[in-house]
Parts: sequence; structure tokens; C-alpha cells
Amino acid sequence: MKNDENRLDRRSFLGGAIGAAGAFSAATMLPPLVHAQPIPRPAWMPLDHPAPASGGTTFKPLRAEVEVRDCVVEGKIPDDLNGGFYATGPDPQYPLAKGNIIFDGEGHVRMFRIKNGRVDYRTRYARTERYVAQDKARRSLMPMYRNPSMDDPSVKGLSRSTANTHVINHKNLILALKEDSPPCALDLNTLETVDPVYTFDGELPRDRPFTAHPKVCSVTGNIVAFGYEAEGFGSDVVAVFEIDKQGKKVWEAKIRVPYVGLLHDFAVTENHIMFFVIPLAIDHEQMKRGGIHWSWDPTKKTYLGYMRRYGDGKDIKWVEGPTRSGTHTMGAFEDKGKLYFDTEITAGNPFPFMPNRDGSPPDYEAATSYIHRLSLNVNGRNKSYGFEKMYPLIAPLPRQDDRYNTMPYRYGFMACPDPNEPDRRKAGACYARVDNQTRTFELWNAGPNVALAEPVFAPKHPKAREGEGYLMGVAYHINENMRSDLVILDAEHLKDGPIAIVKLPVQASPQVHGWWVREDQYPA
Ligand code: V55
Ligand code: FE
Repeated sequence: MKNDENRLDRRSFLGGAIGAAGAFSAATMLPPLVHAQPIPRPAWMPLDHPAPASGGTTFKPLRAEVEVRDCVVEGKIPDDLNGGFYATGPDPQYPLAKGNIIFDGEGHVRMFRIKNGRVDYRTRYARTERYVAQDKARRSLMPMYRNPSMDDPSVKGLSRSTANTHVINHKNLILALKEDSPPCALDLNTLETVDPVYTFDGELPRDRPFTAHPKVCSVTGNIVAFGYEAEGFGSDVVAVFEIDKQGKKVWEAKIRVPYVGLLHDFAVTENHIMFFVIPLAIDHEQMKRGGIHWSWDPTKKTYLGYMRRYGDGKDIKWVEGPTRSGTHTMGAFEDKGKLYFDTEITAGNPFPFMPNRDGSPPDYEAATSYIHRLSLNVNGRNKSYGFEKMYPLIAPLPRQDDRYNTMPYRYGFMACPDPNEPDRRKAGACYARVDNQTRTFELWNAGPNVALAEPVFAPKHPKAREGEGYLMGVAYHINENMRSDLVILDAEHLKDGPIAIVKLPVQASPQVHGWWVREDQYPA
């Protein structure tokens, strides 16, 4: 097919986006997004993928901003659980255009504010520049995931952030993150948007992307972060930097990646930083046809890169490995001259709703994630990187006690289908704690027809032992129109089940990632 025939007429595309029957659409050029599938996909995949009995999704649109004061609580909120559980996720402001993907929905941020045994729940859309412009126009103006050539001319120069991927706290703000843009800053208490393009008071350029997966240094409390495609759309430059607690940039280096791929997460240790480059590669041809930013290119290899922290980046080394994917870090550390990077790994395209470059249909089996330990020697030759499967749990969104982001750690936490049920379509959703020292795990099974969002760990107090605290997460009840609960478990006794259940009267907003803000991190 010649390029011209492929090129999309922008007007007819927008016509298709608002539902004109038979309108020419970019989606006709891309592999179909919905397939019957024999294998259940992870619980966080969108609803337009057929759901297994126990899987469900955490991505069902809600649209309504919600406030519930003094939520109904079953059981008792522990006296030593005070703080806030924040999360964000895509909740499309306007229906997604044909061929667009759920990762482009506008970020809806929520908070469970827990204090003195009471829980207040509040949600707000992040008022990003994109959200505000679209709200004014009363229609979508950026209709395709990370494809600015499809934007309405009126939004030229505005931030394209949806703020829909992750949240962290910094200086009494919640930073709502999307990896193609700077953070969107929200008030910690009210979730009102304070600054839609947060540059840390000019420490970072306004056009500098900021990862959705920064780490908080276990020693200094610095935010360790990076931005990829850092020198313009499609650039192979990655800026790596640290911001201290006061918001000052204390270090920055620039590196180049072997090729431009989705660089979603990374790993930070006491003295090193690692990146894992995967074959979800930038696809300019697909974007010219009106499609999304990425496609899965199975001809590409993976590259595990490592560099020194506080260096100039020139020491970066890349170690080649076979085609596979890894997008979420559980933890990372260095020990006796070796670097360890614990990440979920899939055999193929981890997001079946993203196209495969060879036109093959979505492969749900190849999209199942298992936690692996990647390893490297700091000095000396690495012909390949070490690769070890750690657990038989399907867990695309592993977490840890976040006080251990950059140091040796023992415990990981995750939602996963029950590994004891051989038929994965019947397996109930579980929260799990893994113990990397004994390589064992403990489960709590939430029962049938529940989808569990990614959990977050809250320590009992700032100096609590690793893993001494609470694990909490949102349970969506598939047979109650997704009405949701916040379940709170003792992280050291998951199998005993929830100590408290916070009952929402409605569906919780969609979630990708969440974050715990301790009580001592709030202003007095
Ligand atoms: C992810 C999510 C995104 C995205 C890229 O979890 C990667 C992975 C919600 O948006 O844009
Ligand atoms: Fe993520």
C-alpha cells in the first residue's frame, strides 16, 4: 500500500471519532483491538476486552467526580493507620476516538484520607491544559494516544499530559504523572489543580517529559527520575536527574537509548541506575496513518542498561537480551558487585490493545507477566544479563514498601489471579506478599467477581520494620456495577483477610497506580 493511500484525512477522522457511521477511520488501518480470547488478561485491562469470570477491570469509565465524607467502614480502621491513599487512572473525558486506547483517557485522581479512624473519599479530574481546553470546546482536541499530528490546531503548544498514570507527593502537592509531559500538580488536601505544568519552579524545562515511575531515594529522600524522548518528539535522548526534598535539581545526566521504545519504569540502587529497553517501539508510519505512538516490533531485542548515579552518563553500558518485555519494577538493589533489577516480564507485547507491527492478532498468553530478577556485574564483562523467574504469580503491577525503593529489600506486594486454581478463567483475584528471602508467598483471595486494583503499602509508623504495616487496595465488584470497596489488610497477615473494609456507594474511579502519603508528610 502506498503511503498516500494510508494517510488519514484529519476531518474525516474526527467525524469518525464522534460516531458518524461508516466514516473512514484510522482504526481500519490497524489490527482490530477486540478479540475473543481463551486466556484471561490481567485484571487491569480495559472492559472492551472480554472479561473472565473473576478478572474484571479497574478501567471502567466513571466520569463523575465524587465526594463521600465519613465513609461507611466495616471492621475498624487501625489507630496507627493515618495518612492518604492517592491514585490516578484514565477516565476518558470524551469517548475515545476509534483506534485510540484506554491509556489516553484523562487522569481522574482520587484520595482516601484516613485519620483518627475516619475515612473521607474525594476525586477530581486533573485540570491539565488538555482537560481545560477540551472542557471549553466541549469535545476531544487530542484524539490519539501520543500522536500530536492528530491534534486540533487550537491546542498547539499546550501540554498533552493526561496525568493518568501515577501520583507521588512532593512539598504538600500531589504530582499526577504522565510520562510524555511534566507533572500536573494538585493540592494535597483538596485535589484542586495548582499547576498543570509543574517544572519544580523552573528547575526543569517546560517541555521535559517526566517518568510516571520516579523512585524516592531510601537514603536522601530525593526524587530520582528521568524523561525519555527528552530532546523533542521521538528523540533517543533520556535525561536522568534527581530533585531534592526542597525541589532543587541536584544532578542531571543525558544518555542515548539503543532505540526509542516505551521506557515506562526504571531501577535505582544506591549508586546505579538501570533501564530496560523493550520492543514496544516508536512507530512513525503508524502515527502517519493516524494511529498511536507505539507498536510491538518482535524483530527487536531488549537492552538492559546501567550507569552510575551522579556521573555524567558516559559510562552507560547496554547488554543485549532476547525479545521480551518488562514494564514495572518491584525493587532493585546492588550487592557484592552485582546489580539486581526485579521486574515483571512478559514473553511478548504486554499490552494486547497496542498493535503488533507484523499485523499478528493480540497474544494474551504472551502478555502475562511474571516477576523476574535481572542481574548484571557492575565491573567486568556482561555477555548477557542474568534472568531468573521468581514466582508463579501473574502480576503486572508489583509493588514494595516504598521506603526501600533504592536499597536491598525483602517483600513485594501485588494483585494476581489465584495461582492455586489451575483454570485461570475461574481463578479469584488475590493480594499477595512475596518474600524474596525465602521465595515464598502468602495470599488473600478476594472471592469471585472481584477485580483488584494495584495495592499500596502503608508503614505503621515512619520507622516501622520493612513490611510492618498495612496493605490496601480497591476492590471493584463486577456484579454490583463495579461498586467499590477499599480493603485494608495487615501486610504481615494477608491470609487473615481484611481488618477493615471502606464501603463506597459507587464505583471508584479507574486506577493505574497509587501512592501512600504518611501523616507526618502533611502540613501541620
Ligand atoms: C503504562 C500506562 C500508561 C502509559 C504507558 O502501565 C504505560 C503502563 C496509563 O498510561 O501511557
Ligand atoms: Fe506503570
